[in-house]
Amino acid sequence: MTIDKPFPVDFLWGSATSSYQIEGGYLSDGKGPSIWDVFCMIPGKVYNQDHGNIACDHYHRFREDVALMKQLGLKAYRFSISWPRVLPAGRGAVNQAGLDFYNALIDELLQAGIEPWVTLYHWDLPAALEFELHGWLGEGISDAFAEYADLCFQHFGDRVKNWITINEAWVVAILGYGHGVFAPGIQSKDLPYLAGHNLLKAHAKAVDVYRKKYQSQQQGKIGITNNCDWREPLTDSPADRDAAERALEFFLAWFADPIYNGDYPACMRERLGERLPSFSAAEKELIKGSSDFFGLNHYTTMYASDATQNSEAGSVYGNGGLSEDQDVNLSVAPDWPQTAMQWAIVPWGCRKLLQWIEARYNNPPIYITENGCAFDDQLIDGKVADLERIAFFEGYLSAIHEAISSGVNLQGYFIWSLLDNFEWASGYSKKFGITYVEEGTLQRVPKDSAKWYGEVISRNGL
Ligand code: PNW
Repeated sequence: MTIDKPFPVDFLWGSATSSYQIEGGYLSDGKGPSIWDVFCMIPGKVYNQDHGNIACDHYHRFREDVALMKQLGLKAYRFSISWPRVLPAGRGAVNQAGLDFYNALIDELLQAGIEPWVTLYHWDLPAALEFELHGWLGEGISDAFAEYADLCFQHFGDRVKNWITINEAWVVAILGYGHGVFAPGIQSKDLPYLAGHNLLKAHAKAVDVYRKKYQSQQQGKIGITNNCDWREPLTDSPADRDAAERALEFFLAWFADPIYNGDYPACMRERLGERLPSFSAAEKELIKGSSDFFGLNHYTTMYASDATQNSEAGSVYGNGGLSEDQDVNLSVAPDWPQTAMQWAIVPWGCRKLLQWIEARYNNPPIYITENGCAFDDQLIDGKVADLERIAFFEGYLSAIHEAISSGVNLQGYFIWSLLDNFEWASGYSKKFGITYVEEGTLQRVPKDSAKWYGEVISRNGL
């Protein structure tokens, strides 16, 4: 087999999941409730009133799932720890059974030769902390997070060498506290900026704990994962080019600028004024440089145009009522193919985003910690021929290959997701897995894309 697009030696090929989306066991063995357990109980919040009570039952089937990963040839597996499984009330009493579960999972992975990449927060906040501290709006939440992180480093850090503090602060802030479509379901124009502020402080405090107490001995890396779509100027006009830049700053630089440059982007500070909290000098100091790598989740691309001059330019959906803060209209080209999420498939947007990160943040080591797509997969005669998903990955990996050839320091790539799972407000109606999970039996069936990915990994390229 000839390899047209070889990837760098030691390139890290992985796949990703998160606790609430796959584990189930929602009250098993002393686990406390999370805000997603509660959110799913509210009628109308989640498609079909679906929930993660059982999900993929990974809590009981993790050995089988690790065997699947091994068969695929994965070098790394990204999963998240459920905070209320190890600390049922968010703070205080530790649930030993929760620690046991993650210890067993980590050991199973290492035995299979798979590197664990552990996310500390993938949205399942202990419900107790929503009541007691107002979740991510509360003054005390960043210290609570740092204490929880400390517990994880202490118990798992002897074997876990790759830590991700927070998954997608933008989604938590905008969808959880702005649009209210994700837990805890709050709608506000101002609170996303407060939630984002506390998420950044929580991240920085956890990293500080790791660096002071653990890193020299455990020798691991720690960072944060942010999500960003690409924003392409609709026209070549300076106004539209500024609008696209502004959109990227309100999306990714909101969280990455403080970490790489010590403060929010100037355009956000100017436009939001008092609505954007500010960091003290000591906080800036703590946040700056607090990521050993640049974690990126990337799914799609939209055109951006200047909303002040161009209000007729067919804005599809933006950052909600919050888009006023940016004065950006978003749209898609009619000929871009779409996934079942109606997210446009635009591989070159991924290349441009990687190059934008390279330029703005001085060529940091980047890991794509999520990239993937939902399609209406069908299990027919024991097989899932998901050719559209294979085409999606071929397109994105080719674009990524180009980015690497142009000098981007990309070190790894994780497919979202290993399994069909609970897709948040869409419930089980949207399937992102390279493994089909049959409804009812929860039987796992690797899709054709899984076999294809296994071959990509074994020849380290396309
Ligand atoms: C990410 N958006 O979520 C998450 O990290 C995963 O848990 C999730 O399953 C996956 O992407 C697919 O959705 C996102 O609206 C959810 O821009 C929504 C958005 C982006 C990412």
